[in-house]
Amino acid sequence: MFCRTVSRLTSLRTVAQRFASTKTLKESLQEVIPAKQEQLKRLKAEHSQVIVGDIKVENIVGGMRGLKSMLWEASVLDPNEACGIRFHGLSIPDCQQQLPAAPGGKEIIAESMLWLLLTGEVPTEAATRQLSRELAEKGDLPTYVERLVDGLSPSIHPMTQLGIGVAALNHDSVFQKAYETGIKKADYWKYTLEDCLALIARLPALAARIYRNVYKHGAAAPPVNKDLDLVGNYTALMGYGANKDLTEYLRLYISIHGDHEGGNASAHTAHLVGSTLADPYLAYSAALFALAGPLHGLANQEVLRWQLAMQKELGDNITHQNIKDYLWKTLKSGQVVPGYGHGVLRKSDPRFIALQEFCDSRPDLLKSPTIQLVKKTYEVAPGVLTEHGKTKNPWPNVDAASGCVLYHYGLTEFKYYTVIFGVSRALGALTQLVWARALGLPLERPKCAFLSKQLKLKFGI
Ligand code: CMX
Repeated sequence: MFCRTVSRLTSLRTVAQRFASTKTLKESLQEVIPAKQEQLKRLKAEHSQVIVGDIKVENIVGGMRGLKSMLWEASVLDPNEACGIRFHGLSIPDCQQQLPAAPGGKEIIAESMLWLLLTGEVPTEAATRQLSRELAEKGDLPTYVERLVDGLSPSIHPMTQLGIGVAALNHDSVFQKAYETGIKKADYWKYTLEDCLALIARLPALAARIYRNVYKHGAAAPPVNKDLDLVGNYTALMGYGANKDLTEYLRLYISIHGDHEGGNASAHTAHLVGSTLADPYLAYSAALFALAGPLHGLANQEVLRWQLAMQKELGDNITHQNIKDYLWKTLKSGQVVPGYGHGVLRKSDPRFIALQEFCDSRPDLLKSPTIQLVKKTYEVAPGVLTEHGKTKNPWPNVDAASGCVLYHYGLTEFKYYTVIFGVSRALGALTQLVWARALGLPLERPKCAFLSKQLKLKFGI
């Protein structure tokens, strides 16, 4: 016993010594901010009148697709590039190679992705561990939020509960308190960062508590383990800590789903609300309600509902022709095929590919009927959607695969899946918020075009 305690103390001391020589995330960020601020200053002073693109009627009536009107560079989607998305220049396979994993794990973890998104740099292993420790130390939920979510009816959708819990956490916002006492604009980002890290740290405990309240009769969760990474804690708090494969899967899913350019509905909502100088809790709570829509984050729930209905209807008759017929039935009833299509991408979503590769590396997943159905649907759906002729992108997005793996591992409550997406998207949306404050970006306020006036006069319609 004594030997174990000594060796544990020695290992803690080693970690502390290593951490002492490692820069914190805040220190690393502080180093990169001035150069970006200078760039923006020059951009405004010297290039304000440069024309970046035309605004066409199709942009105005087409949900602003393709309209370059936001400043964001942590991730870029390129519909024409094979890799589809890059995080500060790194593709998903690059990230899988370069970003530190959890001890004993292989997949990217949320902390290393967060570090990359915020600083543009690949963190060292020591820096990643230090961030894991920092988040775990901040990971406990305040009692007032525990009481609030425990008091919600289990029939309230888990996403609604998550949004309520996150909004309530603004009770502790250091940004809001500092703003009330009067702070310099140049310091906004520091308080914002503090709130963002506290929020990311608490999301696993909040999301897991909602899971246990809704699906496990409020069974008590273990305490946050200070030695685990964010997602390691999340699965443990939900009650799936013993399933290492599920934890690895969620590490990958949560990291690669964290940011998808700044204009997606959830990240953009956080940006818009944040531009009013609302604190990060309020901004991200609003983002979660955008994520709760079926065309956005709710799609992973919808995919599974749709897949299971197909499985039930087809029984053992899972042939390409039967899947094709089912797809046509869905389309002819005026519904979208969930998990297919994308606002920007025009090829198979690289996140879908990465999740498929995860399945391919595990024989038990390959044997799962639900995952086999995902694969078979992928072989047929792009052809059907092309023939249908409406969608600009007949290929699968990440949600075509994400829920089915969770289902196989026993996390079968698919109404909950968007909550996991909500834990993930915080990485990108909150990074964007920190940078908006660091760059002093203004209140967002687009101008409206009136169909009855400007467009009519100009085009005579
Ligand atoms: N099935 C059937 N029709 C589809 C379709 C699909 N999977 N995807 C697009 N379409 C239709 C659209 O509804 C639209 O029809 P109308 O002209 O009648 O309105 C037409 O094709 C053109 O749409 P688009 O320009 O190709 O796609 P959008 O940019 O408007 O929408 C998206 C993108 C994702 C909302 C859409 O493809 C869709 O509804 N997909 C199914 C839901 C889904 O999987 N959402 C998850 C997105 C991923 C994420 O948010 O992370």
